[in-house]
Amino acid sequence: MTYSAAIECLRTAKNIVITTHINPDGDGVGAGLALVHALSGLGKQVRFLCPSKVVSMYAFLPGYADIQVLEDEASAAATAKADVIISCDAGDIERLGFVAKVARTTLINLDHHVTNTRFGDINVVDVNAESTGVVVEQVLEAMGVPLDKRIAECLYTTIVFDTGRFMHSNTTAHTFRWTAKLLDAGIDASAINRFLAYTKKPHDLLIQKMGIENLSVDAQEQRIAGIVLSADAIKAVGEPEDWGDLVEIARSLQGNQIAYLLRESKDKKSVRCSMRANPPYEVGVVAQAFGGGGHRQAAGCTYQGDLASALRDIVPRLRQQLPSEIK
Ligand SMILES: [Mn+2]
Repeated sequence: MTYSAAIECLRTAKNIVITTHINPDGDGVGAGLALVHALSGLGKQVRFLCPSKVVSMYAFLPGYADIQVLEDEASAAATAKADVIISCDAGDIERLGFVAKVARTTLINLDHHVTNTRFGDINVVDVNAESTGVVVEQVLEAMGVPLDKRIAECLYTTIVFDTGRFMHSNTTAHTFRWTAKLLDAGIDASAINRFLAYTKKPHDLLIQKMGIENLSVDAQEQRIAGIVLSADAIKAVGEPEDWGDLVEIARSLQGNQIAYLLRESKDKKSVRCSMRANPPYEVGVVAQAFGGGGHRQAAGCTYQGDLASALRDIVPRLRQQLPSEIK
C-alpha cells in the first residue's frame, strides 16, 4: 500500500475537502466523518462536501450536521480551491458527481473496491480492507492520530455497514480484532447498531413489503432470486429516502446463491441493478460487463435500457456465474 505519499501530502495540507460517492452509505459517510474529526484535530481547515444527500439514518454520527451537499456545477465552481480532496469509498471519479469539479492541488483516493480505477493523484486502494474505514484508520495510525470516541463511532459504522453486521464473507479474524480497538475507545456499539437497524419509518417498511411482493425465484436456476420494481410500482408506493439493503430479502431465501434487485428509473430509460452472491460465486464481473463495479460478492450497475431488456440481458449472465456442478 502507498500510504506514505498520502500521509506526506496530508501533513502539509491546510485546506482539505472530504468527499464520498453519490448516494453515500455507512462506509463512505463514516470514513469521511472520521477524517473530518481527525484532520480538524490536527488544526486543519476541513469541509465534508457530499455529491448527494446523506440519508437521515446517519444523523446520529458526530459531524453529520456539518456535511454540505454539492449537487450542481455552479456550486462546484463557487467552492474555494482545496489543497487536497480526499475521496472515500468511491470506485471511480463519476461517483463523485460535481465534487469532482472542485478545484484542488491533489486528489487522494481512499478505497477498497476491486474495480477501483485509481483516479486519484494518490491512490490508497486496499481490496483486502473490509471497509474504507479500515483504510482511513491505517492512514490515521500512520499519522499518529489517536482513536477518540467520535472517530471510533464513525469507523464502527463503516465496518457494520460493509460487513452486513459482521455477516458477509469479508468478515475475518482481523475484522473482530480491529473492531475491538474501536470498542476500547469507549463507543456504545449497541446504541450505534440500533441507530443503523431500528430506526425505520413506516414508509421504509412499505418499501420492504413491495420488495417481498415483487420477489421471484428464477424459473431456470432456483439458486437465483430477484426483486424487480417497475417505475410505476415505485411511484405507487413513493421513492424511499434510501433503498438500503432491499436486495437482502431475495438473498435470505433458503438455497439462494445470487440475488438481485432491479429498479426502473422514473423516465423508464435505465435500470439500477444491485447484485449479491455467496462465495465462491461472483457478481462483480456481471456489474462490470454493464459499466458498473463494486466487490466480487456485492456489486451494482446502471443498465441503459428498459426493464424487460435489463432482465433479458442481466439474468442469463447471473446464471452463467452458477455452474451446474459446484467445483
Ligand atoms: Mn465500502
